[in-house]
Amino acid sequence: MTKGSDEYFEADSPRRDSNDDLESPFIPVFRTKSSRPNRSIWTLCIVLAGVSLLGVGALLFAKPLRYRNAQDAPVYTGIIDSQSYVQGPPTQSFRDNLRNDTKYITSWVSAGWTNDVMTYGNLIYLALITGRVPIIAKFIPSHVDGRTAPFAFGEVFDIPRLSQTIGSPVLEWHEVKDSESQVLDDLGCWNIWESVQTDVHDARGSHSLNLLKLDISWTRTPDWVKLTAPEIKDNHASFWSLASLGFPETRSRYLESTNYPSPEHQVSLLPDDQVLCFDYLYYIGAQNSFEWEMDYSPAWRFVGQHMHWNASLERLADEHARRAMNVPAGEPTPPYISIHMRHGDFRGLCNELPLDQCFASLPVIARRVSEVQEELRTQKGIEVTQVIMTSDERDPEWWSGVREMGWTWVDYATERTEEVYGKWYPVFLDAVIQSNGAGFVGTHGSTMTTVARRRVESWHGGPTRVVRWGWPGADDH
Ligand SMILES: Nc1nc2c(ncn2[C@@H]2O[C@H](COP(=O)(O)OP(=O)(O)OP(=O)(O)O)[C@@H](O)[C@H]2O)c(=O)[nH]1
Ligand SMILES: *[C@@H]1O[C@H](CO)[C@@H](O)[C@H](O)[C@H]1NC(C)=O
Ligand SMILES: *[C@@H]1O[C@H](CO)[C@@H](O)[C@H](O)[C@H]1NC(C)=O
Repeated sequence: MTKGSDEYFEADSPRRDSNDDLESPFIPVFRTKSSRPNRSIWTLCIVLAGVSLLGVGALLFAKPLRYRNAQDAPVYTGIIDSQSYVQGPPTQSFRDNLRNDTKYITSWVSAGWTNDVMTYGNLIYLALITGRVPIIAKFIPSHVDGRTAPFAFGEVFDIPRLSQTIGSPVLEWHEVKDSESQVLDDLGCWNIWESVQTDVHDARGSHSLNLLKLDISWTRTPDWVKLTAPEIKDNHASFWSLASLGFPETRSRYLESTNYPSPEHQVSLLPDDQVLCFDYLYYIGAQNSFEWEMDYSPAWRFVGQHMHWNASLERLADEHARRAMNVPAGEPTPPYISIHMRHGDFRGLCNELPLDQCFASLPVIARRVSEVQEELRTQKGIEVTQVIMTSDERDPEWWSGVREMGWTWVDYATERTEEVYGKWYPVFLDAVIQSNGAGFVGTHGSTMTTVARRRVESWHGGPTRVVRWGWPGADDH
């Protein structure tokens, strides 16, 4: 199993071989404020898109996903109760809990946590465009200690709020099938992994399948699901090609594709019609690869930005941030600039270059912090002096350098966060703290940075910068 970070850099790393492509952008993100559309027009677009999405959502889901008479007037009922899209409490076999008038969609995860968040965002967007109810499995550890228990999506994100905003129910697997069930369920699913790569002859595996006790019979998706031309080495599939397989006309035309019997029961099943399922949805785009980087990303605009934090998690992050900034009880949490410096396994991309020349130095980061401070001052009239660093760096000397810059951080060891709450919490709390910065400075090439940047931009209208690295002077600008 490849780690998320490797996957992300697969596309085109500017620093893997030499410095000769300094000018070629790694990913087409907006680099400067001036190249951005005017903020208020931008906000207006988002609001209008949101309003029209709500309208569509209301129409589609007024009597959501039930087959209904054409003359039924659409009525927006207000609260969407996801629980009404299953028969009742979780059952031993998942199928016993499905409603015969409802269609579902599901998929699984197998990378770093941020990638998995993006994968679920893609799944939920695919649910919207197919008019199906998404069923989300728990997060499973990868960078986090592998023995850590899986963690429910609804304990990280506020599902009722998400569901309400996007106008679709969102179910979790543990609401459908009993987590303790020993029943091994058969299911026929589409395998994309094999269709988008020439050298792969299997579906993308996921430990989720073992945990959920699912025995999958895979059917290869048609080759045209690939987003880019066949000769281009890129493993993305396109949203609408996958969506079309969720409708009877296209589905029935491709049922003859290569099928593999399920590993345990050795049954060959057609791709399920009621529960549309795909092996892996990280590599999906509407128009481009790695689309979460791009302003128009539909998965971000229609789903990702509506994935707000579960309120308990957000409260806990606020408490941690307040202690890091020494805020006296009773005083409001001051605005701060959050930084995400991704080190850890990114050192693998430094080749023979010493790390202190490869990773951006603290003064280089500080230059970006000043730019964000300046923009907050001139555009919002706020003076932000607090700076909170988040990073997977472990070197204590580096952290004392951070202190010398006058910045702070959450010390999870002193807080005993892992002992008290569990091993998932440092990364969750860091993600919340990043997202709640009045402004944000991140690391080029990191998906954790990408989602933090987008959250700060769309939730707080905050200025953001992404620091380039990989050779001395990489962030010169
Ligand atoms: N607590 C904490 N963990 C981090 C931080 N940065 C990275 N990590 C860990 O490293 C993992 C990176 O994996 P992902 O989140 O999927 O991202 P990736 O695609 O593998 O790598 P990136 O794209 O660089 O973020 C995170 O999930 C965390 O487990 C940080 O600032 N704080
Ligand atoms: C669907 O389920 C309902 C209640 O569970 C049942 O009354 C109905 O007969 C079922 N319809 C079909 C077509 O199976
Ligand atoms: C947030 O997570 C807690 C568990 O930590 C859970 O009890 C609660 O229901 C979740 N909140 C929402 C709105 O789902």
